Amino acid sequence: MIISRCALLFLVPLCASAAVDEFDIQSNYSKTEYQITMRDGVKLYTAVYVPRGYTGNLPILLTRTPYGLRPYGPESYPKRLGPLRFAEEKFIFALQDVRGRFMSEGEFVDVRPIKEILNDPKETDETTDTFDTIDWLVKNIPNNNGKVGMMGTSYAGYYTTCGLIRAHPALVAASPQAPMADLFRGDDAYHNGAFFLVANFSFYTGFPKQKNPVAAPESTPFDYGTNDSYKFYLEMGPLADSDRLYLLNKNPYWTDMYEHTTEDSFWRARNILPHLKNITPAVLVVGGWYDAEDLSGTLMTYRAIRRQSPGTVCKLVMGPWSHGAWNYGKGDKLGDILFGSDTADVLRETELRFFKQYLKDGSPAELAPTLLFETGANQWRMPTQWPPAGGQKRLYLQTGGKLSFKPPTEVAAFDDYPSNPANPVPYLPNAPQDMAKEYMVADQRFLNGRKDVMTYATEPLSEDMTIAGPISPDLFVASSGTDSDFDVKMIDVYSADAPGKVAGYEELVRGEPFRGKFRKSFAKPEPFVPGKTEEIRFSMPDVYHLFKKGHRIMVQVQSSWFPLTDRNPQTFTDIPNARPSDFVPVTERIYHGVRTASFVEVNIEPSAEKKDPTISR
Ligand code: PG9
Repeated sequence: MIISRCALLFLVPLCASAAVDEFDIQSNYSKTEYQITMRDGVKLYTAVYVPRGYTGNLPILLTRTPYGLRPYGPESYPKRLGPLRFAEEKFIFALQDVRGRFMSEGEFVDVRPIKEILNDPKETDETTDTFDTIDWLVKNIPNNNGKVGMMGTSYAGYYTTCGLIRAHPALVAASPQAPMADLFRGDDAYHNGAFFLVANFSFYTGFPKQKNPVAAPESTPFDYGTNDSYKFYLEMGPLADSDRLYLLNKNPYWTDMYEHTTEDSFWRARNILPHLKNITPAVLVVGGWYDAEDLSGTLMTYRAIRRQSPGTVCKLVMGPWSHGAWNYGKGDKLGDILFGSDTADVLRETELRFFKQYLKDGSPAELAPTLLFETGANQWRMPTQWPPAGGQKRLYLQTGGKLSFKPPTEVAAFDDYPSNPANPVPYLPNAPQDMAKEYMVADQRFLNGRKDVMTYATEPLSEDMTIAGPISPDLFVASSGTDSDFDVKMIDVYSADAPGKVAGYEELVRGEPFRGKFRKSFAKPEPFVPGKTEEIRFSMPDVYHLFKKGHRIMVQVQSSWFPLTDRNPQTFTDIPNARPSDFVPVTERIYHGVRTASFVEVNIEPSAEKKDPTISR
């Protein structure tokens, strides 16, 4: 039996860690389980851990999760409470199953929409459940100091963001970590209209619709029957068939993900960003530059709070981490790329300082506005403004596979390449069944020689150059089909004399797909007219990456990235229900002449900015 790794991960609550903490929870904390009544009468399971033998007043740290809080039972204790070192610092930890999951009553709704207005005193959503929980905790848990903090990663990070909206006055500090913000616009489900196939399939085969999985037998991990994920997903056929064949139409969350292919009312209702106004708690947004699930959500949450709630204290920490990696590892490497230190330690210190400052007396000093790891340079930086202003430049695609800051001079120039959905471009060689997080930094040399990957590269750089902020492709393209993806990747090409494994390495720095039919609107897709020139513009999530002197900047364009994203049949159609005859090989064209110059816009950090304080470890 070939089992999904992802399914196994759900057995570990997100607030806990695979690594065993030295600090013994049971001898230092006592546990009480409560069923807290919400305003509509529904009761939510909440485990509260209080330091033993402490007589003073302590703040409460609340985490809400859909992933369960095993071990259940008053005598069963987890190996860890909160991030490493938090339990030693003494907090009252409150951990809650959200509505409809595990031991909590009520109905679970996947990414439950936030209500704009609450018309009835008994109306609920995740904001009211958070409010009611905090209200009960501060009124009922002995020896609390009346101050509450919230934290959580990923889905629990999203619930932390929910707590910021119409926040309870006792909630004074919150840290959404790798939070989703808009599943259609760049988080787990869709990126620029392309469906994140492997991430969603592996997630939802391990996230069943079960009202109370505690009472039910452990969910059986999905059996792929093969280790070859490329083959598995290629043979899967259209997504509607995958539901019938593999999930037996039993997981409505999976069906919702693939069926809502456009930005419809389902997705608009699930976008939390418009609600982030008048935020009263201090916020510490945390994320990873290499988060393959919710990088976009992290950055959009930060930006939305800064823009829509300018009076809020809102700080940003970004490290060289994959999704939530700071919770369970040292953060010293990803795939072949080494980061030169245990970067997760820096976050632990920072988040502890943040919560101590706002929740406990004798506060440490205010944190800097940002703490960002500059990849490539392997150093922590603290720019006062993110992204730094003023360095917008265009990298133009040129004839002969060149990439240059100078605009093209040729009047008419283009490159053609084939794209065949029967032979899509792999996102990794030998990718595992679950989404391989290492793809975010993977060496792209395995694609050398593929005619369906177009490559453009600069000359070796004459000086160091840091790209800071979003990367925005602007391409003039044409297709012989009626729909096509245009996936753009920015790559750091190491010099041949770089040490060890990375000599000549082609490290992916950022890449995103773009599904062509959404070039004018994500709500109203439009077919291509075969052969007609069209402009495609989009933005990829921020990077903070130093391209070293002697390295080259490379841009690749391709029309599939499999099975990271589902295949575009290249016929304009409802993709989950595409027929085999809709999957057709086409020829794609990228223009790069004077009037149809294709480029990638980047923000180069001015060297003056480099004087910001850094911490090196
Ligand atoms: N990012 C995850 C997720 C949330 C919602 C839907 C699908 C995936 C998570 O790890 O919580």
